Amino acid sequence: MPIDPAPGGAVRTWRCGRHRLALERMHLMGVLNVTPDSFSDGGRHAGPGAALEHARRMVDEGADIIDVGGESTRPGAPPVPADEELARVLPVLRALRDLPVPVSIDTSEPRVMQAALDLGVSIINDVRALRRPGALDVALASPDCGVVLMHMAGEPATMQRAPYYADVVPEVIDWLARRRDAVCAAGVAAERIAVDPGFGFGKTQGHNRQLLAGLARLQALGQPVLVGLSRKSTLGELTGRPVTERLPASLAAALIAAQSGARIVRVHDVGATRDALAVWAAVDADRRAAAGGQ
Ligand code: 7PJ
Repeated sequence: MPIDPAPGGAVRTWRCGRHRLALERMHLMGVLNVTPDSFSDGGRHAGPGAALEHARRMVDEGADIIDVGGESTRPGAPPVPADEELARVLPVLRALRDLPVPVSIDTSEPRVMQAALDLGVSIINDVRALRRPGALDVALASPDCGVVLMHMAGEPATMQRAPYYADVVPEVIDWLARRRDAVCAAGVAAERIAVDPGFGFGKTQGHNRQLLAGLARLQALGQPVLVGLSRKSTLGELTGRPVTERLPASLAAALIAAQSGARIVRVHDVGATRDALAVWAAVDADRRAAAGGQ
């Protein structure tokens, strides 16, 4: 099936609340987890003071977006009640109100989305792509927040049991196209939407690799592509490294994402990723110039 960009053509500037992200360059989304059980930095930034300090450090290191998450979506994680998620994230979002960069909220829960928007958050980052009842309504009621639609097969509690695709790349692209079309048809402007293939969410090691190999094909959607591979277990399987030792693998993944046209990478190690991408961006600019100023 041919995949068309949304009416209006490829999105060149991602609209995120009062912010506009120009997509000529790569953007870094720094991860700020406020879950007690996050697999890579569980609980370390749980208090608002510590969270603000960590967020400020990521901004100093070059983060363009700070992504706050209070629901653990690691494979096998039990669902978090909305009240618990609210209690985790609201004090942190209050503390982050004056950050100079847009803040995103990593949630699928409409009440959390709405409360976060009320506190000035600019982006809804939803691993369930606004499929929970009420979630799309929250995005519609806010005239301009950014929205990340991520592909996930199943639910975190069970998604890794037996992931199956006949051909993962076109299936994920087709799914994202349909979801983008449905969300646009409901009234969310295409310039507000970024798409994400959802590495590790209902995918085997082989699926993740095929998706990374075929990542450039997601550009046919005409939406900014966001990639989250930082410290993920798929990198652990490739390198044999525990989560604390996956920085080199994560940098390699970020470079492949950049080379494949992704425009936002969601990372834990902002400073190191910025340096790696600075080298890539400089060479990429020279390569474009040599190819005739594309
Ligand atoms: C992702 C995410 C991702 C988007 C998480 C982890 C698990 N949001 N939230 N994309 N992953 N958009 O950090 O490993 O890949 S939580």
